[in-house]
Amino acid sequence: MPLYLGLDSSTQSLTAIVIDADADRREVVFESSLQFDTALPQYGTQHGVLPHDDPSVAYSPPTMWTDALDIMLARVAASGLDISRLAAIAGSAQQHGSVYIGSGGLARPPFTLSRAVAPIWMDCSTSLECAEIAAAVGGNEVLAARTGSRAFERFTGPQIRKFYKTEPEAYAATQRIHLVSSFLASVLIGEHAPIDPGDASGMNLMELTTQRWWTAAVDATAPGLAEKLPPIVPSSAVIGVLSGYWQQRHGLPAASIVAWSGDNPCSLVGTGLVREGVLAISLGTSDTIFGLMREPRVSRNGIGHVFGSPTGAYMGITVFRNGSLARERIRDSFGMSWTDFSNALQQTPPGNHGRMLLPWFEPEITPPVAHAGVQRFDLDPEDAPANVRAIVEAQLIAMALHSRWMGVDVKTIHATGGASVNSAILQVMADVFGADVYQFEVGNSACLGAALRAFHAHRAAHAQPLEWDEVVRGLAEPVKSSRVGPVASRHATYRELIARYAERESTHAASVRT
Ligand code: ADP
Ligand code: XUL
Repeated sequence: MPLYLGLDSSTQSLTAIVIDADADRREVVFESSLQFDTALPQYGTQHGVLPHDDPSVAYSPPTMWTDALDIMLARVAASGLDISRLAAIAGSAQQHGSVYIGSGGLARPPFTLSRAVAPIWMDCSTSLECAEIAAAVGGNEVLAARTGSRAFERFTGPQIRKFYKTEPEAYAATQRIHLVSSFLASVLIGEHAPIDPGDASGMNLMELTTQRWWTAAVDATAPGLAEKLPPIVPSSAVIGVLSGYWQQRHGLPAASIVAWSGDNPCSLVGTGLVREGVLAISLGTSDTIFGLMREPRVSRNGIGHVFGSPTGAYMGITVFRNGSLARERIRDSFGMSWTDFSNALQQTPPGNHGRMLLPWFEPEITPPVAHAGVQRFDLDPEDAPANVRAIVEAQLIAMALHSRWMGVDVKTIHATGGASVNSAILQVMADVFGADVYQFEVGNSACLGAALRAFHAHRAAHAQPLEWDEVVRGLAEPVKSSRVGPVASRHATYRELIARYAERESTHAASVRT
């Protein structure tokens, strides 16, 4: 049977999953992960990001990602699998980050970058550029209606505009601007790769319904940008084969390379959300809540986004920056392990006796908070268990509040991401949403989604197409016995708390913003 490789280049790590799959059976036969900070310490990143004096700036080194890819391909080659059966590779990457390529090809490293660093999704230094782009296209409502989102600081268009304004010569020397996903796909095929609609919709540059670059937004972003952008192709497109460089270097076959996509669109597939009505929550570096949408119902209040889905439809998503790293801040400040953290959650009552916090250790995306500032209400900063409960409740209440725009009556949640192994957190999730929460056998749903996309695209390219339900069957299904159910009385407590939280959030988000 053919093997399919999925790769996921996230903020903090690179993961590979190989599945052995045919129409009837699929199985994960290899999984490996490396953390950028520890595997590639020469880059000096912290949680995958370069330290910077300005807290609003977040850059990562693109060569760190390609070095990681090299290490991971070597591991796949040495896995003991019959690697000659490797039929196709697809990838997932953190969204929005951009890589700037100068002259010179991509046949083999080192590549000529016109900018040594890549701004990533944690960067929030482009408020001015957001305002300029929105104004030029007729306002944020117009931008959201066309592209799926109002202007967001981390989105690639505003980031490109800032680069053009601050480093015009380097911008002029840029031949191609890639997303992290299309950059790593380019590296694999040895030439410039296209972008898929799932990731292109995180740029404020693509018209959502036609899946083409929207000229008004492209022109509003930077001069000469149209020539620097890759073409957009469907997520299921086979875009080339693994280049001769990688074949020779690691003894790998000429596997098909499928268009890469963003981690959230890949996670949609990896959590089996190929139909409308169920939402997934990913507790990764960012916390995200998302679900499939048949029609693009764009958020009216400017909170979430509509992205393209790899299945050809759309997805609604709301993104929080203060996710795992904020939970870690609380855990570490009290010298706890994750087990202590879970015990603290279990020792404290739902509703936390009204003690609350707003979890903005870093500037926040949802709601927009430009400057970090944790607010505590009736909460002693030294009370470890109460602070643990306060952060988890705050994060999940914010998710419930800011996913309402998707219009889904949430009865079932598919939980994924690093923190989804923590059942004490999942119990709070079930209680806040009043929904059943399920875990998955494969924790990295973005990586699994990439492997499944490789499977789907390879079958389609060989005139053996499979429906998406068939593709995800068996592997991207929640584990039935992992169900964490809501307790009605606790859900009632949270229904009341949401209103109080919303009030405090709107008062303080506004005050922190100024
Ligand atoms: P990424 O966004 O980089 O893919 P992951 O989904 O791999 O991130 O999640 C990594 C995070 O998972 C870590 O930063 C850590 O905070 C969190 N994590 C790992 N184990 C636990 C646990 N038992 N409880 C809560 N959080 C955890
Ligand atoms: C999505 C977003 C994050 C990144 C990080 O809009 O900003 O979820 O994709 O992985």
